[in-house]
Amino acid sequence: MIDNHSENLKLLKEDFGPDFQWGVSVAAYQIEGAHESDGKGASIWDIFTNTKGKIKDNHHGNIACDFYNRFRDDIDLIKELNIPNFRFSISWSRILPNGIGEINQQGLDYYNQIIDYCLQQNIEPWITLYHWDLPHALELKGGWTNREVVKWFQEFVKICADNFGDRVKNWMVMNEPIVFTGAGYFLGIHAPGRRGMKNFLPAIHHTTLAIAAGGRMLKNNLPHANIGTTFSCSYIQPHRDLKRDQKAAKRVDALLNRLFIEPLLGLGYPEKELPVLKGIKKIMQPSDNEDMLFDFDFIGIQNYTREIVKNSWLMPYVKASLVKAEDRKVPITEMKWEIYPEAIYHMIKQFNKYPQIKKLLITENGAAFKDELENGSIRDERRKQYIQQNLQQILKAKQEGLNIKGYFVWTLTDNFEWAEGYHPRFGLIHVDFETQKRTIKESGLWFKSFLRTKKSVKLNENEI
Ligand code: IFM
Repeated sequence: MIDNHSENLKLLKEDFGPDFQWGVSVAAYQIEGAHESDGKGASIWDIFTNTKGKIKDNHHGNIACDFYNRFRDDIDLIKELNIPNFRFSISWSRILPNGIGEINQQGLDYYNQIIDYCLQQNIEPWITLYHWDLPHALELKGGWTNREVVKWFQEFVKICADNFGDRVKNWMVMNEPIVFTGAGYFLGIHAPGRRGMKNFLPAIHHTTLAIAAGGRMLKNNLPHANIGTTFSCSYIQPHRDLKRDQKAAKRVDALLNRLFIEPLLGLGYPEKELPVLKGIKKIMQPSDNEDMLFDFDFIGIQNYTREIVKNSWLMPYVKASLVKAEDRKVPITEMKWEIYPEAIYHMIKQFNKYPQIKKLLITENGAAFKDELENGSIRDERRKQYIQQNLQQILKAKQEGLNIKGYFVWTLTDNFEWAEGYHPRFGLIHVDFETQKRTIKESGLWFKSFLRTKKSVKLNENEI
């Protein structure tokens, strides 16, 4: 159960200020479907999900939300919800079926249509260049463990800048590097399903180089663009007041929250807390320290929860293990993530400690809950409360003078949630995956009214 202590608090869009950016985020593989249409090449996620036993109930993204064919209707829904900014990602293998070389014009046409339609509807497009779907052809050459990937990525970024940069002002180089390297190259639970330090360390380093190289490529080609990149983060606390748990918490914090941002800012990898990272030195080249740097216009952080950490002798989160929220008997979402809105405030505070960050935005936040369609509507009170309580924490941070300039909900429609398939539903809009029918949930209707309000809205009030 979620407590209702926020009931009498007011939440007013205007309190966030006129420049605060409101938006919604999605990712190509999770919504597009059309996995083989119009010249698209396979991505690592096409291969992984179509391999038996990798994903819960063998779900895959072959059709997903059929956004490829329905993007106009879905953009109309964004407009209906009064959401001014739409963040979506580009499928690399739709544009470059082999990852490099020959360009697929139909892929470019598709994204051009999305961009144009957004602009016609007065919705600002925000592009994420990489949201985990590496072309399979490049994985066959080693994927993120091959240093060449930095060049391959630059080529892709240049094509996107050249073709979309005349209309798209806002760019994000990558989404959540710790998740796709950690889950994909260390734990093997995401595509491409590789495991162990021998894959993880090179994947980390090449990703770090690619983030900075991607930023530079955008800057050189689009000097006036607003260029950012995004990181997942979780508020980390030790399980017990013991030195060994405190140290374990520092290791997990270094791994989940600091690993990719710090080299970018010139602070190097956090090897002091996480000595295993010293292994990266073996593959570093003399110019890498310099090449890892890029001065982004903004950094997006994406927070969903906190983690409680204890010492462990086993490797997984590098000699630390998470104390499951379920075992702690705290409120959880369908992802089994603790509902702890204060986490987002702490993460804003933590990232504000880097003076180099010019602008901080929340580029994802949201929650999965079981939704019941009753008489044509979905009363997802818990999702609505989750968003409201997170917004309160963001407002608190803002009122304390912390740098926080935007909030993007994850996500528009229910979609393919990676290893969990279609089970967790994160959308503001419900999708019936049999019929592709969309139904705006109460959380979506609340967000709509919040975004249009001039006057304050009482939280939990049924104003729809
Ligand atoms: O669905 C994902 C998204 O792709 C990246 N950030 C977290 C979301 C929820 O797990």
